[in-house]
Amino acid sequence: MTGFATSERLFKLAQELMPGGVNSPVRAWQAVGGTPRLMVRGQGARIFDVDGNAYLDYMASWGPLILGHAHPQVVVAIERAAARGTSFGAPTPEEIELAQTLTAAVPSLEMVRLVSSGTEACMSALRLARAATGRPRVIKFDGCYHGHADSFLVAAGSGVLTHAIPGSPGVPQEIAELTISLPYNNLDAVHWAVKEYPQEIAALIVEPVAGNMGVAPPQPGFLEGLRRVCDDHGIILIFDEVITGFRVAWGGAQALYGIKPDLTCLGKIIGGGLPVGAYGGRRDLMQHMAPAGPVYQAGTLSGNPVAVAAGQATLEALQTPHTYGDLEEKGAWLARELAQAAARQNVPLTINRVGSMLTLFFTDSPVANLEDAKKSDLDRFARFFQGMLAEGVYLPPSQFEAWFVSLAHTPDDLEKTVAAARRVWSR
Ligand code: KE4
Repeated sequence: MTGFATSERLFKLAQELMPGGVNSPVRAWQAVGGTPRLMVRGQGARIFDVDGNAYLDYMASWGPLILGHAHPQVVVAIERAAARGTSFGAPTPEEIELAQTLTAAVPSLEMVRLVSSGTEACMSALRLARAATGRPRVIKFDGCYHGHADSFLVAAGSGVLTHAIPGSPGVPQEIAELTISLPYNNLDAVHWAVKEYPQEIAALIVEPVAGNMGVAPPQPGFLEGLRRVCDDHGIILIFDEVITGFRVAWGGAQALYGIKPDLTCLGKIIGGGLPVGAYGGRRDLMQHMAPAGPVYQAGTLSGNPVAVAAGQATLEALQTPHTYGDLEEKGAWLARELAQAAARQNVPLTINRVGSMLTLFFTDSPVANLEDAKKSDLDRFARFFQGMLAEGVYLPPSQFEAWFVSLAHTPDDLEKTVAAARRVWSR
């Protein structure tokens, strides 16, 4: 490590110009303290800061970089697309190609609409569900994140309150009240909500593997139960696969668990690190979207040719017979070795993992929902984060995020990561 004086200096300047010095809050490291490192380059499994320090990267830009940084096929695709012009605001052949890839891969996608972020995808899917059902309410789960549209920026109401309360200033109470936020993995709560609000619930949106409370896999029967409740009550089931899409399986969590939602939201990996989101699903629903139907949604850069080229190149590079076996093997090895190291050093640790996404919770209790996750020792997480950073390992700066292993991480990189954790835990 060669210090971080330049990051310190530049981050002070950034804080003069941008709120908190960042363009997305979690990057400011408020949960772990210290000065965020300004990053200038990535290559494979590594990322490099402005002071010349190299880190093994498990942040992967919050998920998109499943191939690692600057994958040659992705870089060439971007260069070629950019050289032909960066945006046309018109239909392009490349959008058709990406739409074909997505609808062929994801079981529920009969039709798809490309947008520029996961937020846009989830916001639009909710508007579509409300239009298609004529109902106002939506069920989400505590600790699941679906982007920053008002209806999703809510906190669970108290036990007494059955509806959510605003999760941020600026979200009107009238909007928040239409959202019902329930404990993840709790089907009884869902049954109660549909009885409490008969014929009023348009949609139920869920991360089929939660990633935003840290990783919390669906318990056996949970997703099947959601499908059944939605079928019984005419509720649109939306899988938010912005993280899990092409991460946990080629067809996402819906392929892994064999549950077909009515609508799916995608992002992150399908843009290969450039801004692409998508929502899609049943043809009868998607035909409600303008200009085929009356439900409005639009975007200047939706389906942008350079971003679409990065996404298509990423998905093409993932289409090999061993991709997901390789990611599973790496994720399993890393989780097993970290768990053994923690046990040997009496570190209370619970690791949740699905494929190449995992979270180390500093608690020895199981984590199946947000309430469980909040039992983690956040100070111990912050110390671990800083210790690993000093060891040259770059983790997500929050206990409530996921680590991502990429195809670029080698066995030697994983061994170095476990050795670093052992040293941090021995101090
Ligand atoms: P974006 O608007 O950030 O592209 O996607 C929103 C979103 C939707 N659904 C899920 C399941 C997501 O995880 C996200 C965004 N994820 C966060 C971190 N887990 C992005 C990081 C950030 O906010 O800076």
